[in-house]
Amino acid sequence: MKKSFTFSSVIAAATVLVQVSCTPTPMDLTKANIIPKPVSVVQAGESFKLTGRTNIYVQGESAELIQIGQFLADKLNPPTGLGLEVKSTDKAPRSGNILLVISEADPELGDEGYELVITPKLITLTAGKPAGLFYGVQTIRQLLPAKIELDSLQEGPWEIASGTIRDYPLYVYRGAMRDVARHFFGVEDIKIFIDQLAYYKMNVLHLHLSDDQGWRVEIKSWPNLTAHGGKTQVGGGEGGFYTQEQYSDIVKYAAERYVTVIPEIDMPGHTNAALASYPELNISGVATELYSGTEVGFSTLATDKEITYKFIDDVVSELAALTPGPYFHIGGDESHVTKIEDYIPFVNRVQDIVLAHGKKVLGWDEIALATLKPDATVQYWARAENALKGVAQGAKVLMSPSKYAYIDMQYDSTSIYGLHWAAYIEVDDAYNWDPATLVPGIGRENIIGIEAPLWAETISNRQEAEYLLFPRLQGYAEIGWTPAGLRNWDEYKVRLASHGERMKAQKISFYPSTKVDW
Ligand code: TNX
Repeated sequence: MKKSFTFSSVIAAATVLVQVSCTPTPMDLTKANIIPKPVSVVQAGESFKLTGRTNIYVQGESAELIQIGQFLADKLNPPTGLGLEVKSTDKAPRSGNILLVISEADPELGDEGYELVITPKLITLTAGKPAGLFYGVQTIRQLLPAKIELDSLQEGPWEIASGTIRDYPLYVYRGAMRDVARHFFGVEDIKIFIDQLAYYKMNVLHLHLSDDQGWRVEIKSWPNLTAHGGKTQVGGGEGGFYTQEQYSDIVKYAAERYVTVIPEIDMPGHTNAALASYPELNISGVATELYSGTEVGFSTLATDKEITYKFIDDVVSELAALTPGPYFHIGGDESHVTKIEDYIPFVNRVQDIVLAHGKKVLGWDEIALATLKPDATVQYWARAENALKGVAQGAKVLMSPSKYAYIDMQYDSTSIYGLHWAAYIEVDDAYNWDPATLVPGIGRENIIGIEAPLWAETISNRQEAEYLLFPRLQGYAEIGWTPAGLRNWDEYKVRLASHGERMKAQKISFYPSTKVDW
């Protein structure tokens, strides 16, 4: 017993020595594997070291900046054990510290950009707005060894190469969609996902809250939507829904990470869960049965009944009140059993309801068949001619082309989850496209950004979702953030490979694609 103890301690000690001697001090900042790739990185050939004396100083007393500093401290303290504290200051701190500053002197950084200056003495993170500081904090995390992502105490040293990073996003909208209707995902799963989005500087979470298979958010004036319509999901499981309190908790958690939540209530199609809950919403006046299959395009609200618009007004009113973000997503896709002469006036009227509740309209590309209201945005997923109709009406386009950006598509024919009706999308295919040149007639100036939708017919828990999300989400994050001219698969795949260790440390169940040398 004693002997084997001694033996294993020797092995353990040797392992630590090997690890320490194998991790040379980082001296070249341009070798850091940051995703998304920053706009500019200049190296200075030295390094900064976190020590037991390092603290995080924020300029002034702003609660928001203190919260960002605390976010960084909470990430660094468990693995380093260094006990970094957040302090407010109005002057440059002593050597060995991290300083967070808001300054409007550098307009190029915009609302989300930051500059990170690392010297052997100090890390100075400057931004025009708090969101930029938050993204600079994510960069600091990625500059440290992968084990910084673990929540248990790890061996140092904790060093960062010196130099300057200047960085800001290409697009204002960098999002992903979670379909919580086909299979329900609880608050904890969504919060973990929000952290994953923020880690890669993504800033929108679109929640697909209703579909044929389930209604997933409490509407107090129409309680049967969730009491009945929330009770199942694909495959016949028990489903579920968010209470308004839980929904607000998600919105707040996201906002603290500079992620805007966009609620989607899909209509007039994809509405069986509502039609099963309230007979009066049906053309026939008779409630349908709950549905747990995966067909699309068979349901429609009764577009010529007044009660339908009362229903929509109530739903939009309650959700808009819980939604600080600017958009309300009205769906509008695949309404195959709604006549086009009913669909168009329906979409026109629903847009007015959304505007009346102070939100901008977002909808799948089919909504461009109607007369778009000012500030409406069309989400291009299927038909370029619809997106072009939107542009012709002065609308902006959100790029989610199913052949490239549908993160529910399988990687290849051996993938265990996912669909392949649009394409097989390997990790390189997901990365190798440019939203601004994909559709002739839709250019950079028409596009607000990109979104990767994760439809959930084939996935029912966090691990299954992560298999489809990772490692493609990183590519979408980079497409949204980094200028197209700086992106190149051969260089990117090396950075992505280095994120394998980070994903493992974060307990992400990613798909180890053979396109990447992990
Ligand atoms: C098409 S994308 C749909 C969804 C499905 C998805 C599966 C869109 C606007 N409609 O209802 O879940 O394909 O990939």
